Amino acid sequence: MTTGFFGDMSPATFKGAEAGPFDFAHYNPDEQIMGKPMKDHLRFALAYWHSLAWEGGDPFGGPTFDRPWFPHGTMERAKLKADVAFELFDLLGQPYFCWHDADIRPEGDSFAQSLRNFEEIIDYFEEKLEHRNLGLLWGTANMFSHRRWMSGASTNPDPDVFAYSAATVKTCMDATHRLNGENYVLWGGREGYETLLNTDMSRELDHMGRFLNMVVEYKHKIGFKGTILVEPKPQEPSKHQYDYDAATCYGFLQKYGLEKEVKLNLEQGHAILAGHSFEHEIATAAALGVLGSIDMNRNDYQSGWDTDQFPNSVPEVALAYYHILKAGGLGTGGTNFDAKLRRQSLDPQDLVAAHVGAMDVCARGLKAAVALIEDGGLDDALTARYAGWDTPAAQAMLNSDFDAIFADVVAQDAGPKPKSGRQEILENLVNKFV
Ligand code: XLS
Ligand code: NI
Ligand code: NI
Repeated sequence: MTTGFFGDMSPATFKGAEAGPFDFAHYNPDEQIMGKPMKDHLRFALAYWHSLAWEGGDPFGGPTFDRPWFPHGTMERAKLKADVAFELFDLLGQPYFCWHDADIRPEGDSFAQSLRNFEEIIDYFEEKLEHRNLGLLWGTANMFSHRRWMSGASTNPDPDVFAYSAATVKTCMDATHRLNGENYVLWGGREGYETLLNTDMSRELDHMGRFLNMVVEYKHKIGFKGTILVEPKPQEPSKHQYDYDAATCYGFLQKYGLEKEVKLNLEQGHAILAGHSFEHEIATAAALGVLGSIDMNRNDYQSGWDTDQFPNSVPEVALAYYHILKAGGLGTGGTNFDAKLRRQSLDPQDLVAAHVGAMDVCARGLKAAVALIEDGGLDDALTARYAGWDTPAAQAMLNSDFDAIFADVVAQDAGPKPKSGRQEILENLVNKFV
């Protein structure tokens, strides 16, 4: 028995050039790419919050989506939402999904009641997962929507909120562990400030550092083998968020002794908000050894807002996967579509088409990235550009000191000869494959 929400739609399959709007033209899960199936490179995940829980509101207007499980609030509707969620997963065949506690269960009148609701849904998920080829990429706690978090979660000036946050994350980590989740994510939408006039930044950072250490301690205590991930974002909803970007997060992790324990979940739209490109964030995390997972949703370049749109630019996606592949892949991470429909896209079919299209864009991007790697032109250019550093003299310089280097430079007196960076040639090379 199905809910009937998706009518007579059938599961999306790879049809190549023959693909209709609900089939894959590029995503061919079992196609072998660089020694493993395409699906194991991409590790797609669906985001429960945007696809099932979001009602279509924006700052100027209320809900536009008419779903039989809205308004949220009862266990019956939460279960209907879960039924439809798993029907959507069956239509798409992606290997993972992700949730916040608040997406899947109704809020209770007390912490204990919210927890009972949550655990009942986790039981329900557990049954549904038993006979499916589907897993949890990550679980997370929503510590930004309810008014109790308005001044922060672990960075709240009120210790009672710190306590509530700790208890909440404990329950979400327990549930993630139970469902064999591969990661646990912390995104601190309210961990930051609105005005420095009322904010003791150094105390807040210390509390956030201690909190994250407690997360790691608890992970080891319960034997959770997944990766703990922090998701950077510069602002929105807070005016300034402490987890600004990959580099800022790394500095924070290092200060609190967590750089070996915690990795990053990078989001395309957040990179743009921080004034970076997505590949900048990926390359930064890779260089620092903290690349974890990605949220592959883009922003609108004109609005300057976190619009959470499904990816649809192959060249952008290709460069992201290029840097991911160069870094050795996503490990326990995956490609999560933290993306929502446009609020005029009312039909259940829109939900399916959005994900099918996004999976296809990523598959095309991945294939382009692989072609770039196999071509080898970018690698050769990089090797050639840094070749000077491969000489014994250059390596010896790194172990000498300013006086010795000074003496050499004075003796040579001809000085360095500038060489072309060949940017246009390299851009043209990329364009051959995307
Ligand atoms: C919001 C974030 C959020 C996290 C999970 O901008 O992207 O959706 O991914 O809390
Ligand atoms: Ni986001
Ligand atoms: Ni996200």
